[in-house]
Amino acid sequence: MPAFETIRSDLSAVSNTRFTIILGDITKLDVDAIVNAANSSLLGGGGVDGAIHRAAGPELVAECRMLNGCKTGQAKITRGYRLPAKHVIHTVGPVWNGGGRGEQDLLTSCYRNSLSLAMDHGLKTIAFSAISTGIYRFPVEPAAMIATRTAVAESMRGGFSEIIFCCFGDEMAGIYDRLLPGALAKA
Ligand code: AR6
Repeated sequence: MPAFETIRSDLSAVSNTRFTIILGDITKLDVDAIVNAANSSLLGGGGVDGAIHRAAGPELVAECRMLNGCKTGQAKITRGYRLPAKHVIHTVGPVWNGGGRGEQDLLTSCYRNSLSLAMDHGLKTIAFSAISTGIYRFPVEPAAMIATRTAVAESMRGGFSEIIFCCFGDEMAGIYDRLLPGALAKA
C-alpha cells in the first residue's frame, strides 16, 4: 500500500500555488515543512503530534524544549530531524467548546501564522494536518472550510509552490475534496 494517495491537485489561477489533498500519513511527506497539531507545551502528545515526534526522533523534543511553549493560534518552527520534511511548524489549535469562545478565529490564526512563518523562512512547499479536528474535537466540516479558505487567501501574498492538506481517513479527504474548489473559486 502506498504511504499516501493524491486525491486532488488544483493550481490556483490567482496565486500560482498548487493546492493538493493527500490521504495518508503526514510524517512520510517530503516537503519544506509539515504543520503539527501541537499543544501549548510543544513537548509532544498523542495524535499527529505523537506520530511526528516518533518519526522525527528525540532531537525534535530537545529543540522544542528551548521554545518555551506556544500560545493557542500561534506557531513556532523547528527542524525536521529524521523526517523527510525539512522543518516542522508547530501550531496550537483551539479546543472546541461549542464555538462561542473564539474557536473559529483561533483556528484561522493557526493557518495564517503557520503560513506567515513559512514565508518568513522562504519555504515553498507546506503540508497541513487537520488542526484541532482530533483530540481537540473541532467539527471537521467548518475546520476544513477555515483551512481551505485561509490557505487560499494567504497564498495570494505569494511564495508558495504547493500547499498540501494531509487527510488521515477517507471521510476527511472527501470533505476537503468537496470544499477546496469553492475556496479556490472565491479567491
Ligand atoms: N498524519 C496525518 N494526520 C494525522 C495523523 C498522521 N500521522 N495522525 C492523526 N492525524 P490530533 P488536535 C489527524 O488529535 O485535535 C495531541 O495530543 C487526525 O485524524 O492529532 O489538534 C496534541 O499534543 C485529525 O484529523 O490534533 C494536543 O494535545 C488531525 O490529525 C492535541 O492532540 C488532528 O488530530 C491536539 O489535538
